[in-house]
Amino acid sequence: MKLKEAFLSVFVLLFSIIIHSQNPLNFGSNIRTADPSAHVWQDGRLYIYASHDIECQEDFWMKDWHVFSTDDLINWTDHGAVLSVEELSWADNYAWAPDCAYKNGKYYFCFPAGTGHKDRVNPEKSTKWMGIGIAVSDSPTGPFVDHIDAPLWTEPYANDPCLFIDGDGTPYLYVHGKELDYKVVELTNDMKSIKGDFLKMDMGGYKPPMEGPWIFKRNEKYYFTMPENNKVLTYYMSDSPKGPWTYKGMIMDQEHSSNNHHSIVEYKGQWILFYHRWIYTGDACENRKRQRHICAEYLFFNEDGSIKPVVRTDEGLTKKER
Ligand code: FUB
Repeated sequence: MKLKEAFLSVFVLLFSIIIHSQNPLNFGSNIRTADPSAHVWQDGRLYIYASHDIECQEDFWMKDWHVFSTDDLINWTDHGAVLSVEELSWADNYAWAPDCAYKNGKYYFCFPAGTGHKDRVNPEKSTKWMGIGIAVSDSPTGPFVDHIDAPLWTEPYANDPCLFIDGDGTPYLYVHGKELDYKVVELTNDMKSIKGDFLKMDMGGYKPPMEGPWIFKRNEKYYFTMPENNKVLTYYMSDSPKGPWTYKGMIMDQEHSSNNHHSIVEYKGQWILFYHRWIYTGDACENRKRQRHICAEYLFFNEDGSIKPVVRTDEGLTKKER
């Protein structure tokens, strides 16, 4: 091949990678995003409820949540900030990983928020506290209004809620937090309080440190997925939303030494893993050379319902061969 032709083919290849690359997802609004919680609602669109990283943010100080939607997995709409800690009477910071559920004609936005500071040098001086809130709206894109003007509970500390509504309408809440990992609690039908006590679930003896739990159902089986040690995505399966759970292994390995957070949803017959990736963004932020951005990959099951490991790609959902 002549030099000119070789140069041209490299150029065409690079150009095609650039125009076909979809990771991180292009929400069109140029903001830093993390902690995707994906849902498909009755209007047939796929929605992502996400955390919003402030540019060069310090110690995960975060102030509002955004919602994005699509109907083709390529073109996204940023519906803007659907709730902010400024609208809460009980928190002023830590707008962390949210979730959303649909029940009785309303959308319930479940979110962690808090106040105070974490003293990483002298932890005993820390004043940081976080709790779980619940907000409501008639629309999947909000605006959401605090449903009870208070957290669902104040002790123990909690974040990273996953609100799973089972087929019979029962709302189950899973969270990460002190003494709360691997526990589940039901919410009352009006979604205003927890119903009864937290139940410690049987995880089959395997219980590593975890963050952001995610629960979904497929073929009458329940899946409990999470970032193990806040980085490696792993999963369990059960016949019930309350366990007992069987550990099944890794979905996605860690990248760098930073956290991951994910959700898994079926859209138009195809399962998708949403997650965030720490992407190098230059030297503009003294404290952060990498910032978080939401990405996505197709996810596949084996015949027995187990999940095939997922690899991070640049093409993401534009990948042709599935
Ligand atoms: O975005 C803040 C926190 O980082 C989330 O709540 C965790 O899951 C981790 O992603």
